[in-house]
Amino acid sequence: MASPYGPVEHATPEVMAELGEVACSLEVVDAQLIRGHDWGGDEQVADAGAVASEREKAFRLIDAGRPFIVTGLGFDAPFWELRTLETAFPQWFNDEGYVRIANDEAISAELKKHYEQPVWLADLGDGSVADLDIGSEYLFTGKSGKITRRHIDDGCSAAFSLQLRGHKIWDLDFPLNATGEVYADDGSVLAPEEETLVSCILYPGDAIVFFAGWHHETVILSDEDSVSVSFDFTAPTRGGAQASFYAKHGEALLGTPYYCDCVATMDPAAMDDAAKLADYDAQCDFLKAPTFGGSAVAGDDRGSLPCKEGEYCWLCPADDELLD
Ligand SMILES: O=C(O)CCC(=O)C(=O)O
Repeated sequence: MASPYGPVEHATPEVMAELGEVACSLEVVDAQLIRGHDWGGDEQVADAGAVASEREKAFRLIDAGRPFIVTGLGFDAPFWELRTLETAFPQWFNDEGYVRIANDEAISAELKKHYEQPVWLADLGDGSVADLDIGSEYLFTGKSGKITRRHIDDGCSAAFSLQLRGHKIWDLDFPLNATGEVYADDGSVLAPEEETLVSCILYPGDAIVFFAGWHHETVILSDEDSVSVSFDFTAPTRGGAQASFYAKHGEALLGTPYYCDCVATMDPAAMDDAAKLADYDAQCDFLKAPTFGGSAVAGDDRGSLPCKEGEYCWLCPADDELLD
């Protein structure tokens, strides 16, 4: 699907005004309710029943593989001012980059002190909580109108992006839904239009959670510079995160170059089946081979769309649109 914003880097004021009116089409869970007390404090804000039902809502969405918004996340606002960050991490800001990766342990450890990690995502549901396995943080900073063009993230796990300064609209779509094989929580089939394109404006303290296969695009709508932190996480919830999502879509996702080596996450049963595993390995080698990946073999129809010369042959954007 082409970007609705065309090949530009910045949205016009007219487009931004229009985007500013977009209503959020995602479900929202309340972090304060889930955690049950103020961030950094222990004052109780909800009874146990309300906490449990908000947690259930979040886990239902995770297992369905549906993007959702978390609101009310705690963060230390002064720290996330661009100037403060530039002073704290001069070595990190020595170029004009839009995305900075905290693969330096010291930077990552410092960042973690200043925003609330959604540790409840690793609640196992049996009274115990596992470690939330967070990959490196990605810091996104940008000026009003800046567009991050539609892309898909490489990697097997789910993504979490927390807005810390300014506000920004997220558009997400899940091309696999074009088949119509997506179900609402009551089991009814959702019309593709209802589910393939979702949007929400994120304000400081809001986060978006989304899953493998969801393409996304953002536009900064605030006059103020935008600062946000994204990371991948593995949420080992209830017998395997996103079990029903991968049961429906895992096979198709594994057939793309982006996820073909995610078999342990997307089809854990295959790990015990030597023949199936060998098949996946062979397919992955093929998908990642230069003749297919970087410069596609025209006419190859392994994916559901015909290949164009020089492009990945499936539903994904070009390789150079990958952020990580
Ligand atoms: O925040 C943005 O502008 C883009 C973030 C993003 O693409 C990501 O977290 O994967």
